Amino acid sequence: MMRVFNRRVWSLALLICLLSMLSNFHGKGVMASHNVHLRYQTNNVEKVKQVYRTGYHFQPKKNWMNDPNAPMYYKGFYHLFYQYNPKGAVWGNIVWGHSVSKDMINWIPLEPAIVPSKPFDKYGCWSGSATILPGDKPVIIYTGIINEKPEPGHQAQSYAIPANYSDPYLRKWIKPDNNPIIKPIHENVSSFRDPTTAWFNNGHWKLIVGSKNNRRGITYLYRSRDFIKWTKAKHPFHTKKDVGMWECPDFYPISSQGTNGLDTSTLGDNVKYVFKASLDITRFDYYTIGSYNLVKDKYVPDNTSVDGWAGLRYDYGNFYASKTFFDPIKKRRILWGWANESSTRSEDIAKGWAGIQLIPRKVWLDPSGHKLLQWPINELERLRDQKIELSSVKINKGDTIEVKGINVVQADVDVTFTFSSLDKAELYDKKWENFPPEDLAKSICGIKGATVQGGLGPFGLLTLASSKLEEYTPVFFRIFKTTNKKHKVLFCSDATPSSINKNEYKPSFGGFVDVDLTTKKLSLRSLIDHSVVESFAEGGKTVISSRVYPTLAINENAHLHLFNNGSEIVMIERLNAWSMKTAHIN
Ligand code: DQQ
Repeated sequence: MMRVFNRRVWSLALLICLLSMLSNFHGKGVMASHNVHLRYQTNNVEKVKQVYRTGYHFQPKKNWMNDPNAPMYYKGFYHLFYQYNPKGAVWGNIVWGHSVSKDMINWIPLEPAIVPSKPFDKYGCWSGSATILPGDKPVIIYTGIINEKPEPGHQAQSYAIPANYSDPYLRKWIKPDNNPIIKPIHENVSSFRDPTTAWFNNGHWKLIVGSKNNRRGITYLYRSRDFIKWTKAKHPFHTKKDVGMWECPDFYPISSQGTNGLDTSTLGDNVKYVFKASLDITRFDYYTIGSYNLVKDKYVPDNTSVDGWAGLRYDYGNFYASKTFFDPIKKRRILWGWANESSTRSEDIAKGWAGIQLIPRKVWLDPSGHKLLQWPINELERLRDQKIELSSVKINKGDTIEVKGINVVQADVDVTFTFSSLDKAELYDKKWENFPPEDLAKSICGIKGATVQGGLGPFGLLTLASSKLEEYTPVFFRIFKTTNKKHKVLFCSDATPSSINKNEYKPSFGGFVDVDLTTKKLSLRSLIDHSVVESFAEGGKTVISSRVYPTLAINENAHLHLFNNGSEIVMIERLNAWSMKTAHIN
């Protein structure tokens, strides 16, 4: 099945990569959500097409969904709110959809919780967060659009409280008339949104709001004693030039010991901090690890954390506008992220829905202290059904091994590969340093796809594959050696061959995995669910999610293979793969 890539097309590939990066910035696929297309917003959904709907990822019954909002735990239920268009399958008419769950996997749908109804949110109820005030009293602060002009709308922050605290479903929310409580005090009224969960110290509640000034990303810090009257701090909480608008900022403490999460107000000796911003221009979520200066109320990234487009991402694929919360029951920090469709607007309208939430992930600090680890919440494992196991199976150069006996379109696949030597690793090409650093891994994955023969790798999975491999989504590793005798592990999730439909956005997503190869092992877990492949390398060091739309590899016509297209033999030390039951979602 493998075809050798011709070296002469290298420069052409380089050009294609650059063009695809550019198109990435211009509204294709996972791109901008604030384009107002009135004629599409209210295309009522007649019938939802099932073919690409997911079996165990969160999505509403129909219509458009984007950012996860205000995840929280209250009186026995996890709550998830989300940006929702009740009138159509494209972005617009935004309200807060609402569902509740006992396990964050099975969900009960409720009526939208916050909808435009007052002068302070007449044109939309945009993203926001929940804070649980003392006495177990949740309060939501969200962005209300108070005027359509200037585009994408005049923004201010408003609050909402439950109408009935004894209702564990928190069905009804009140938006008091003293809103908005935080108005923009600068000219940039249309770039002032997405308040975070508040934290408490030095006698004040504090929260940050995302913004920009020209191309400088900014988060403003606000303080309050009573949660109603908020005062802007003199200095921004954090700011970075040349990154564009910081949407959906998130800020939270993380323990430098163990994997437990911390309440957002936690202070202490063994505490580091995470700052995340969703960059409107690139449409990825970037984070840094750093410290929080309590005296100045400022965040300072560690010098081991790159701040900006070349920094760490939660996910190197389709994942945006994420938000975390502290789960007080299991003492963990949970990350929610939205995966937009990669299909066209007209395809979304035709199928009657758009947008999924990725599986909630537990996040904690890597022992190095320099990055986060992420892993699907273990409640997901309750959906595991038929199981296949393999161990000590050899994959020779150019071979594929089919994984049979499970439902491969709705599966959880966990595999560890081993190899006996690093000698055959390909030389890392110095020319690649000419790629913009933020797109380096993606660009190499674009040039060195699964069919391009290598030394140590590519090896991995061919997910959602049609019988003659006209379509497949490969998820794989490829190992390079650099001139200073170090190794670089590239991890790719390549949608390019995923579908014969030419209209889709089919990026070759990639990230590097910071791993010690002395054990000569690499592990991979992929959650496959019809139109999404969510993959975790090395226990969650690097994560990539791809949205894909095969036309042949659907339902029982889909296959799953292990493959090796490197000259070094690879062993499957262990593979556990399960069919996943369909969750009760909305
Ligand atoms: N989506 C919301 C905004 C936010 C953006 C609007 C991020 O509040 O900045 O639906 O996807």
